[in-house]
Amino acid sequence: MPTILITGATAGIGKATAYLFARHGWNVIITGRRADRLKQMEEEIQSLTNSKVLSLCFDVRNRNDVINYLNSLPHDWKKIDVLLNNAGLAQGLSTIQEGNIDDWETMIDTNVKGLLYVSRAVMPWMIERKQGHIINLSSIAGKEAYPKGNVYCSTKFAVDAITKSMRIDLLEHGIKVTSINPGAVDTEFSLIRFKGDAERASKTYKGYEPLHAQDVAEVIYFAATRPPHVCLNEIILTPLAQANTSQMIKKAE
Ligand code: NDP
Ligand code: 8X3
Repeated sequence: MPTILITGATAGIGKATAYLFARHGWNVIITGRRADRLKQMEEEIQSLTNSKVLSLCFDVRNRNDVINYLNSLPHDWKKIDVLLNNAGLAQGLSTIQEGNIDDWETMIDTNVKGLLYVSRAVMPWMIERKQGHIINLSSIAGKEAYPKGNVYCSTKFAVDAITKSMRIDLLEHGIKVTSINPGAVDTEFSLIRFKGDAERASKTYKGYEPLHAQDVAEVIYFAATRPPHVCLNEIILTPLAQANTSQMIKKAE
């Protein structure tokens, strides 16, 4: 059975993807910082499917933890077929001149450096096996900046550049690299962005049907299951009501 490693599997897109791949018979490595959620998912996936599940609780910003936890994987679990670099977040929504520098650090450390640390640990195992697929969760925010999106958008532009660079550098090793670029997805994303303000967060998804985590998981599964000679380089998906980062049609409530 193939194996997928998913960062940020405790919520939203990563969680939906873990269940979907497990239902399709994949072995899944789920990671995140919330140990209680990882444990609960591990038990539930094992009871619902025949797939093997292994969870690792670490913060992708912690370089030593990333290396130590991933290196601690048993030999067979290091045969990772798909790495889904999904862990990520936005913190705050403000003009750049009023930006909170701690928020900037958190976004850059998580979305850019965390993705690099995890990839750096996993890529040699893929190279050794001359196969593998890295799927990076970028965003439409990595295609076009939007008002007050500044640093979050910058991190996703960086993910776009890293994805393109990975595809070039890993070409000779037969490793596929894909970016998935969703528009608005109704997950915990806005709750985190607005630091627990549930009312403000819920407004993000009112007046139209946003993407659901499952919609994105299905696209990830499609990308991961193309024939060996096919690499989907990038996929952009939005709710029907959203044309791009700035134009959306919302109905009055
Ligand atoms: P959620 O907030 O629902 O999930 C984010 C996941 O990332 C959680 O599992 C969280 O786990 C994990 N995570 C965050 N920080 C860290 C960290 N420092 N170390 C380890 N894990 C971390 O958001 P989404 O599912 O929406 O987001 C997933 C990805 O999709 C992100 O990269 C996001 O930027 C991107 N995206 C989201 C869109 C949206 O509209 N929702 C649109 C486009 C892209 P834990 O807290 O347990 O560590
Ligand atoms: C998340 C989508 O447009 O809210 O990446 O930034 S958006």
